[in-house]
Amino acid sequence: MSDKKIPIANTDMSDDEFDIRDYLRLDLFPHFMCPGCGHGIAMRALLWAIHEEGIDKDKLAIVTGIGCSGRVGAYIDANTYHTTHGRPLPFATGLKLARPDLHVIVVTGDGDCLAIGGNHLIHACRRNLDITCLMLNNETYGMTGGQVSPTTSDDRFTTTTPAGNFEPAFDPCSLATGAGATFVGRELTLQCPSLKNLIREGMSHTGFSFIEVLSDCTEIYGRKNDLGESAEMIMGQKSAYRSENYGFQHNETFQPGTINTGILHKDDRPEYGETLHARRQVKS
Ligand SMILES: Cc1ncc(C[n+]2csc(CCOP(=O)(O)OP(=O)(O)O)c2C)c(N)n1
Ligand code: SF4
Ligand SMILES: [Mg+2]
Repeated sequence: MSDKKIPIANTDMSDDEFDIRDYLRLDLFPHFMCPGCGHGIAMRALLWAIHEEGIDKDKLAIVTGIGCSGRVGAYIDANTYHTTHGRPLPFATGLKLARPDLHVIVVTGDGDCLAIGGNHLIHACRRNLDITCLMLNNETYGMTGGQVSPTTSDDRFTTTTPAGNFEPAFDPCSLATGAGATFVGRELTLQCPSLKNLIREGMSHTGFSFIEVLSDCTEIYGRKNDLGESAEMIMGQKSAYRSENYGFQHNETFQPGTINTGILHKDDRPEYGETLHARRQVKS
């Protein structure tokens, strides 16, 4: 890694405190993300969680798809794989089965994971292989100019919904739970420390963990929908402007105007890799 120092707000830190620069490929900076993009906060939370879990970078594999979310992996100083659109989960599956000693983390977007990659998501949930999947949900295809995605809220304007979106959105956490994920959670980029803690919980869980991160595409989706500057957008997460699309009505804790966050589902099922490797030993 280059020793070029990128200034950050708090530089007064002891050795074991988190310094994000220790986990970044600084020679690739400046990064390509737009100012205020929520994906940067998600990346910070992920690296902070990795730091607090004490994971050796040589034992860390970050697998990403295509999209602004997929680009996150490029900046992380670890084993990183930038795969094809919608396919980070199958790549991660092969990797984890071949190298069970690695911590395999998938970073994907709402388009990557739920549209072109939706089929792979449900089967990953069903299998319960020990992978952590971070889905950065900004309700749009940010990288390709802001098209509608499976999580776009009602009435939102995108390049492909010039008269406002009317397709019902997925609730990704209900989808993952229904498909069999054994750990499901959601957090806002507004709550970076809580997001970091949720990611730690997901990484500690043995089995498939799915974490939806509510992120903001400030430059395209935000502008097109008059959602204000990035600071206003992130504060808007508090008022949960997008919650009405999610199927929370079936959830007893549903309250209009709120988004359920934290660990939403957890259960214990045999982990796919352990089962497979045990069976292969019996057969050989
Ligand atoms: C097979 C294929 N189809 C379409 C594309 C074009 N494409 C690139 S990124 C993307 C959508 C990304 O959206 P999302 O996953 O939500 O990521 P974001 O940019 O919002 O983080 C699309 C459709 C592609 N690269 N490959
Ligand atoms: S286009 Fe949107 S998602 Fe992509 S970097 Fe810019 S703000 Fe972030
Ligand atoms: Mg997106």
